[in-house]
Amino acid sequence: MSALYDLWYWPSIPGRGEFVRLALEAAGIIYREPARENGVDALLGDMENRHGIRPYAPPYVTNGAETVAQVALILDWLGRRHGFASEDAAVATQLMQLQLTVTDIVAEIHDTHHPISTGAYYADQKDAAKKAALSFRSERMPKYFDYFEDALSARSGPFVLGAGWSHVDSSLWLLMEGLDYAFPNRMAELAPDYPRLAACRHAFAKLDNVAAYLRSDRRMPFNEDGIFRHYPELDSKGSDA
Ligand SMILES: N[C@@H](CCC(=O)N[C@@H](CS)C(=O)NCC(=O)O)C(=O)O
Repeated sequence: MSALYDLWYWPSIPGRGEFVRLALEAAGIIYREPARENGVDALLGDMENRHGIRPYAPPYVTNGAETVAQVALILDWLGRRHGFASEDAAVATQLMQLQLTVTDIVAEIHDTHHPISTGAYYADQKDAAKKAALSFRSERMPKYFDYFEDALSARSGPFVLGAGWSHVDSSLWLLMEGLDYAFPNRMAELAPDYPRLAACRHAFAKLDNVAAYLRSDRRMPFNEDGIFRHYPELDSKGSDA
């Protein structure tokens, strides 16, 4: 079967592209990744050839007729076409609201290691990173987790919409995995207080397509060039500096 979509993203990191890749895999959608097949220059060339209303930054997805960027919008667009959003417009909007909140926490996670400038090296902003990570671990993680736990309580679980997964569940799964990788000490302390997030995570990983993807070599491990980075000096329990 031929691919329905091209997913364009940096080939050497899971990064934000993984939120899209994971949903495509969970839904069993056939897609290609030209930059993983042909190298980063393919991505740079494709970006350069686009003009006018175009993606500002990867990831973006195209089906030939349409090109969509911004993780939350891509997931909403794909979800409505392939049954992992909601046919009820009001519910689809609620999912988008939750997905945009994932976008917010992802930006804050990025800022724990790059609080001053995305363009500067981590080594050159380490002191500010320590302050940003302390505030993220002590204040922001529990606030976001409370919020998502509450969203999961709206229905009977294990997913936000109940028995069937949506793009919010795939993103919550990746978020929790990434935080486990980046902040293992803080996560060991916090995660037990959030049984609904744990149940959602557990149920999502057990979906057949997801389990197969996680065993495959298409799944890239987290690394210190992506969004979720493990720097031991940025992780400790609670409000310990
Ligand atoms: N809000 C966008 C952020 C996209 C983004 O920041 N992409 C990163 C890689 S994860 C990038 O390539 N940024 C280049 C830039 O901002 O110049 C989304 O959620 O898709």
